[in-house]
Amino acid sequence: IHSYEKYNDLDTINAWSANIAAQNPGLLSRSQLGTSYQGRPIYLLKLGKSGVNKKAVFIDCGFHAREWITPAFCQWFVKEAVNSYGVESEFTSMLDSLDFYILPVLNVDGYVYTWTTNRMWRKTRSPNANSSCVGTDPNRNFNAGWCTVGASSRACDETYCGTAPESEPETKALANFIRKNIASIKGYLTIHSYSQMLLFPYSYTYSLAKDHNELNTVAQGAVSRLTSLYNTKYTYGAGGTTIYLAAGGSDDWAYDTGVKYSYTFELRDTGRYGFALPETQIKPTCEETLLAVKYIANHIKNNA
Ligand code: 0X9
Ligand code: ZN
Ligand code: ZN
Repeated sequence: IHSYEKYNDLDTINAWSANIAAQNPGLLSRSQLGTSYQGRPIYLLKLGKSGVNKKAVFIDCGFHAREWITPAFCQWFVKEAVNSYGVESEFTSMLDSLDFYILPVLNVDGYVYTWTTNRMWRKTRSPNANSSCVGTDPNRNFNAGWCTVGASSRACDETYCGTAPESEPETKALANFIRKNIASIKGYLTIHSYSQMLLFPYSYTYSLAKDHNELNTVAQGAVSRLTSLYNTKYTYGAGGTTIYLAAGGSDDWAYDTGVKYSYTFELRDTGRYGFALPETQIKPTCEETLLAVKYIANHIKNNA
């Protein structure tokens, strides 16, 4: 049984996405982005009032399997959008002029594994040649300084970069979709946990992104909105200096591919519960994050 204030398993999330799309034709539709290593469908929701030449914002959740608060956020965002359309003016005008692509769980195999076997699993579940260790870090598997820094070439490590950029079917499916829709996608938001940070490129180098000043100003505004709700403190800045240097991330790849507004969220908390964030914190975490995401989306709507 699905609940927005509980962690839902993959079958429940997939049933939810089918249902909510069926209940909201004209605002929400579901397609299959790709198929995971173990053969599971990876579903993608498209949210927005249909129109011509719309700009789009892509939001993904569930990159790292154990970051359970992130699929919860993607579900929350869709719920708030469909409940707000035609009721609340800010969300209504955003959905009139922007499309959102919402990917509730990218790393579906890893997510299932955290429910069945190991709650703290991070990587995908693809086997590695000449190793008994399983999985690649999907956020080290993109073609952005791939495997040069903050990533491991050893299959047993948590930050294993894989055999090549996009070696994983999950990351390849995501990259293919963004490449195909690059003309419309103006924003890329990838949702992770934990540490309460809002990061933007670059993380594979200390060099400043061409749009560093604007990305920083938008991050400052988004964090200020987020903090205004429950006083949750966030830090923000370029990834390399704010969290650590780590190459092969989807945020840097999306930016270098042409998506200017590219951000990584690291949701609650700062380590007390870490990945095992209690369900009582789902609602406040999602509500505050929603304010930051709406702030960024509004900036994109008005400036991209
Ligand atoms: O290391 C990561 O992939 C992210 N942190 S997490 O604890 N969720 O694993 C941060 C990603 C920041 N961006 C890049 N390194 N490109
Ligand atoms: Zn993560
Ligand atoms: Zn709400």
